[in-house]
Amino acid sequence: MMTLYDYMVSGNGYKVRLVLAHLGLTYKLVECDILKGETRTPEFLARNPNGRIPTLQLEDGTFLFESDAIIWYLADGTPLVSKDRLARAQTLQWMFFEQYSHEPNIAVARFWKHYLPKLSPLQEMRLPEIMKSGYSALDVMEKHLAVTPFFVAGKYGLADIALYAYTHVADEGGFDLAAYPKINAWLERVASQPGHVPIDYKN
Ligand SMILES: N[C@@H](CCC(=O)N[C@@H](CS)C(=O)NCC(=O)O)C(=O)O
Repeated sequence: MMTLYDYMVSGNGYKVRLVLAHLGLTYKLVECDILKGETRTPEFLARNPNGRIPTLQLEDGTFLFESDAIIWYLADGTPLVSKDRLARAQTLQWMFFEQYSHEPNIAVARFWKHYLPKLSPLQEMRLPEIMKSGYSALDVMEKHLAVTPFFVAGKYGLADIALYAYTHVADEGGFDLAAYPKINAWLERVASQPGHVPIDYKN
């Protein structure tokens, strides 16, 4: 059986749990408290040298890390990933966008504001820029969703899952989604997919 090392409020971890739920795959869940440094112990670093969840141990013992790589591994060959060459590249396009322009701003603002007791002076200084960049990412999404119901080829798939994870909790980072009607409608469409589970879902 696969083992998922995860932290329940993590959006990156949620992507993996959501894909596992959609695919009906069973797995063992090992919760790691990132606030207590449980992903930075020698034991954990032997699983993922980058010291982060989500990390998935496959049935043959191999450890796989980086949420978007894990969900690609799990879902490739299923209806969540297109067989079409261009649609596959477009899925990666939105997943790289998520990891470079979206998650580093929206997830980081959420973590700092919602989960840390107090911001450091450096974090206070960086916050306005992070908020601005987070809103820019939301603007890009809103524009794209004005012409399509889902991110790639008009069909629910991994790009939606990757972007849903932190967009649906962006308010916890202080992002106001009221001015984003297309994003709000898309959030509802994603949440109404068969097999959808909430962020704190445990197998
Ligand atoms: N790019 C990585 C980011 C993973 C990540 O940032 N994980 C955070 C929780 S969301 C973590 O484990 N932090 C603990 C630490 O850095 O010690 C992914 O998509 O999986």
